[in-house]
Amino acid sequence: MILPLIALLVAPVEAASVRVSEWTSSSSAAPTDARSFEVSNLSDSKLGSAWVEGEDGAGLGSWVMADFGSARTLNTISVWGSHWYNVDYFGHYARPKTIVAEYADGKTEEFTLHDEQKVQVLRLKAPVQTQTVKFRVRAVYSGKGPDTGISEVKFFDSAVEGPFTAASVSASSEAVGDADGNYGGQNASDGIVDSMWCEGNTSSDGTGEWLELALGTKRQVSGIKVRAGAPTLDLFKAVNRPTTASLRFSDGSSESIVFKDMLFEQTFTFSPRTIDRVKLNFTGVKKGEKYDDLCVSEITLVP
Ligand SMILES: [Ca+2]
Ligand SMILES: [Ca+2]
Repeated sequence: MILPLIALLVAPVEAASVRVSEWTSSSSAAPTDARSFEVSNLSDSKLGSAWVEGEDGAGLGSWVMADFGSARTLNTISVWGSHWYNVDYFGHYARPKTIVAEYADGKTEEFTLHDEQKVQVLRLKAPVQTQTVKFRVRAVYSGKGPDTGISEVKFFDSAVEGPFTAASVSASSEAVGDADGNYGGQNASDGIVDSMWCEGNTSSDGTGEWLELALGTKRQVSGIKVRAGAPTLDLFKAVNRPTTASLRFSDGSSESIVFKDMLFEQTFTFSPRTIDRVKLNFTGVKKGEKYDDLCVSEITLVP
């Protein structure tokens, strides 16, 4: 299947993603006809787009800086190093090994990342109140090509307003990964639009398959937002997507939802309830034109 992505995200519990109002960088690689490498790619919620430095060699010392527009209190930072467009791209670009984070007051903190195609969750030693975070690349894991890239960076604070992702996701089955990435259940709630879960039950169209979102703690939930099917128009028509689902909450309550057959995010609201888990059982499926796999790109929960 033509789609980027893997993501084994263990999202910070009770955390909301902090919006970046502006990114700046020491340099960016020149764009090609097909893609740009500008620093704003770090916050488009897509792993298929990345920032790549434009200096000689691996660009040690190069930096990117996020500005939140006002001071926020940060707990954790998630980093998708290298370029996640597909498995080849990931191997081509160097990815950060050591990052030095500098906050608005000039204090710094150093993080060491693992060399694997997984999201890296950087846990700050203590919550930091700051309007900016500057990441300087101190050391890299070499790629086949000379340049260093990062696909996405997400900052989290302890606020609870706004839609949030699950702490973990389990799935009834998962399609086998390929050169474009994997289709694990975690992709269904990782804050990333272009990563998706696809079921792996070869004897069904996906009817009866399920996803269970664990929140990590009890929270009030009054709705869910779903990007059903695959995240691009071509692929959306190629795969199976849900038409109906039943939601079963950890407090014993349940709801039924009916999906519109569309690419974009759809929101379902219901009376608020306090839960730590919700299971989506897909009860109806519309067949795709190419792959007989039911897919879901993203689900977030509305407080
Ligand atoms: Ca991106
Ligand atoms: Ca996703």
